[in-house]
Amino acid sequence: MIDKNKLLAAIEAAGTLKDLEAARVAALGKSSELAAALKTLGAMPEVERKARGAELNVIREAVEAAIEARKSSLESVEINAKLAANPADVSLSYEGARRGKIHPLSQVQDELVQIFGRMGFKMAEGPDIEDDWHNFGALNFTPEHPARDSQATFFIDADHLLRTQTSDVQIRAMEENGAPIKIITMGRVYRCDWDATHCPMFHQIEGLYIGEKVSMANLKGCLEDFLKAFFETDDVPMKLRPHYFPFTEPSVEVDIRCTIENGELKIGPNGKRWLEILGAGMVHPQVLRNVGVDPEKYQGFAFGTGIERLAMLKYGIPDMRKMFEGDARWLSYYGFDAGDVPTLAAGLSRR
Ligand code: 2U9
Repeated sequence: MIDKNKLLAAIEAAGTLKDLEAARVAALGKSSELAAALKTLGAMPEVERKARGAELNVIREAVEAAIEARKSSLESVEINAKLAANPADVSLSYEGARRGKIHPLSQVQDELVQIFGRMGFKMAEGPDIEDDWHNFGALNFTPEHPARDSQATFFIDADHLLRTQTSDVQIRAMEENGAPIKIITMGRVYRCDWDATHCPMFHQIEGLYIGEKVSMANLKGCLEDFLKAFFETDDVPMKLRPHYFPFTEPSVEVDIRCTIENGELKIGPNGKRWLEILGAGMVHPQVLRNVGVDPEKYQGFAFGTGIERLAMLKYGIPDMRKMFEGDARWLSYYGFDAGDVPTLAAGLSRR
């Protein structure tokens, strides 16, 4: 007769996982009483076999359940003993972490926020998916303007598109708050372009300053201060070249005198060429009317440029497409160490 209670007592008495394994082998192993009893079942008449089989199964299940229960309690004891013997020192500094790099685009955006923040611009944000009015109509683009062409703009449906410039944000800001207003917008814009200096998605910064006596001279002074601060130089020879934009009148493209040698930009009066760096102008009176601002009372300037281009020029980056490939080797070469970078939070207050 198998003594179930004796088997269960042996399991309960096991003080370590090793003892428990020995108790398991003794209770259920090949040489156990239970195994021997199970072997005799085959020779028994059916009725007797069924009754004895059921009896032995009850014993086996009880033994297995006791082993599982004892095992988990012994495991907790063992883990707690190990933890007590080797307590984790959470105050130890972690030496093994590899520090990431700040992407040059993030670095440049932070620099821009700092510079324009100091000039009193606030930051405004808006949606990447825009309607035709905020992206084109309000900015005085005619219905047949080539920028609306589906080969230049990513349309989503007849009235929705991926914004082609961040000026939609200024339109929304003026619709909401009217004038005076002094804001910059920064963010992704989308155009059907793909080569070493153009990507279908890139980042723009635009500025808008509307007030009662804002003039082209203020525009020139603002851009000069910006370029000096951004390129960290005192003399930035600038040329405002007449241009055309539907949303500004007069419109200009801004060139700086410089030389680019081995990817390095040297700005100054001895530069060999004029390099286009920004577009700008006085906001078109029709644009002001479109957002309910009286052009007889208010006028102002706007400017815009691509952030990738600024980053490429300042930090000697040759191919724009590499900026978006997520190649860690590229980032370790062109990226910046955290801590060298002023944070967004320290810059502009948000609208
Ligand atoms: C409002 C009115 C006018 C923003 C401006 C430019 C000139 C300009 C381009 C430079 C290179 C964009 O990245 S780029 O392709 N931008 O030349 N942008 S004036 O004018 C505005 C903005 C908002 C309400």
